Amino acid sequence: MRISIPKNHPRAVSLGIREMLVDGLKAGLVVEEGLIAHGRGETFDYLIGEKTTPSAIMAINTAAALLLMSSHPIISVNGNFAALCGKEIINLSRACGALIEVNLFYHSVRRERAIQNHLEKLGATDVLGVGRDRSAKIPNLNGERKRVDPRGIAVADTVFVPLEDGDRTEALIRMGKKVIAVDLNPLSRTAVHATICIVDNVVRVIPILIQMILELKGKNRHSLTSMIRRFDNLRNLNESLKLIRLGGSEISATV
Ligand code: PTJ
Repeated sequence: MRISIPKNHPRAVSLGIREMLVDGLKAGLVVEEGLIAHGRGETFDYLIGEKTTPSAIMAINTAAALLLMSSHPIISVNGNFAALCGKEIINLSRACGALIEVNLFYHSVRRERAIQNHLEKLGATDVLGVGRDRSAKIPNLNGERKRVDPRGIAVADTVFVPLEDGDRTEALIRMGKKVIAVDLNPLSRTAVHATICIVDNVVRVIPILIQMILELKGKNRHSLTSMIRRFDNLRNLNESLKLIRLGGSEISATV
């Protein structure tokens, strides 16, 4: 039996996010390892003060511009992302015209279908990368993540990859694609190799990203291109690291 978390509990939001993942595990969307991955994310979230930082805003803004400038953007969905942001994934896809593709590190057909059903129940119409649709391959990548949909990641110019495991980002970049990652760990290989890494909790990122896409839709291509050109991923990651070192969350008597 689950105890209900009082709304005024100082860690209510964080505990609520954990429950979404546990529910996702019970529903067959998330793997057990996904809970551990979330724990690593929580640590970094704590260190950045559990809020969207100015450097994350800059990365989200640039990601919005890049998604609008892409001719074939794809949102790659794994178990944790599906459990944490189900409806928001569909809203993001509608806002920027990106297709949705399931791509799992710990692959199983059963979980792939569970994620597809979950997203369809929430309103998705065409979820790529399920079953026989995984017929294309990302070159020079080991593991199940290399199998992708020929209508999706295989031909995408930009791939949005929250909570990524590293190798695939590098392989996608080698293929000449742009990669937008969301990773609370600014030191991860994904963060370093992505075109744009947003160092923030994916739960906070997606609503802001959707809002920014809607705001930037009226801008001309020239100003979007110069926003993208001005962005320096490594400099942005260093801003997050600086914040962590200087104490994004200050020690106070209330901790
Ligand atoms: O569903 P599957 O099979 O595709 O598996 C998904 C996981 C996440 C288990 C798999 O991709 C994995 O093992 O990932 P890693 O290598 O642990 O990397 C996950 C990264 O996401 C870590 O750097 C975490 O810090 C980060 N992270 C975890 N939770 C969040 C997060 N970043 C943003 N928001 C979060 N909520």
